[in-house]
Amino acid sequence: MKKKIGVLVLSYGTPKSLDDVEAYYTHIRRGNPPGAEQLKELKDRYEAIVGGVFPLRENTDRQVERMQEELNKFNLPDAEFVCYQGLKHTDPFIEDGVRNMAADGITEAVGIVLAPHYSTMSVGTYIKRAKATAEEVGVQMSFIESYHLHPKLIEAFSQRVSAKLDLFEETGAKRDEVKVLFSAHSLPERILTMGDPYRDQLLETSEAVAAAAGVTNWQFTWQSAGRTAEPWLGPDVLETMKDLSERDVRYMLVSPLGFVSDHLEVLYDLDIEAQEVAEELDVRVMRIDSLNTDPLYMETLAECVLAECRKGA
Ligand code: FEC
Repeated sequence: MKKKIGVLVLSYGTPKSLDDVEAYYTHIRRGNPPGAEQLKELKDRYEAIVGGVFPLRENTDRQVERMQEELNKFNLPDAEFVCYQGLKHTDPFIEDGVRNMAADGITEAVGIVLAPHYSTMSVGTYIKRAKATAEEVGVQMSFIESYHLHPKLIEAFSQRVSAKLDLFEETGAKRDEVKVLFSAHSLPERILTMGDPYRDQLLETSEAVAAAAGVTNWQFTWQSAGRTAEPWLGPDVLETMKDLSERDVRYMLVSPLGFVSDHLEVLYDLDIEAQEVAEELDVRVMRIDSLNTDPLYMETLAECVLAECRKGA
């Protein structure tokens, strides 16, 4: 019988329903419930995207399912992979995922986050929580911290950038008139004094995708900063759009590189909020399609897990 290797696939998580938004938001706020106004504002954003549906849940389910298929295509003679979900802010929580593996008799596992770039405030916290539970329940785990320059990930993003540049061309814009705006979730500015690799990794991915897509007219910008008092990394994409429009840039292609799924931060922050600003500024803004279960992305994840297993062999 083949040995089972657990793969803990870590993702942000989304509420199950509008009634669950308060508990979810309270978890994000480390146990502090949001005020009534904050809660309403978040519920309104979810309602605006697709009438109260939470696309991240289904997208994560599909990614995990497809990833397990991809991993077992390696057809290892002595091992098979079994994927488990571990979510940051809702159930199955990260800790549940690790416990589920242990309950199924798994003693060896690899963890990978559905986010390509490492920050102590993002991927670092997923890993810390998984490690603590793994030690408690006796699962030996190793983790992939980042995969932001994996050639297949770069290829998947660059194909998406090229496809939208083609669309701009078909509708009358010249390719080099389009400013490509690579973006990612902002984090508090203090990560920079902590020596965090997040910003540098994002710039590396941006450079690699631009080179692969033959794009020279690009810049990096942040998006989706949290609603807290401390300063967050900027400039925000909305500010960048205003600034570019003042410099007569009429065409922009927003290309989120830190997200791998359709979810609130893409479908609301970019498709609704940024589009409203684009209309006000009278500029044309498109967004690249999200990776979701793109075969190249699934192969990226599977190859990273296999490489991690071989390190330990
Ligand atoms: O579709 C969905 O339901 C979930 C969309 C979603 C994703 C996501 C990814 C990241 N976040 C990151 C950092 C922070 C920090 C805070 C924070 C707050 C929120 C709130 C919502 C939310 N995030 Fe998120 N994030 C998503 C959703 N995020 C909702 C709360 C309301 C708001 O501020 O908008 C601030 C927490 C604090 O108070 O300290 C920090 C990072 C990522 C990308 C990496 C990853 O996926 O883990 C980094 C998707």
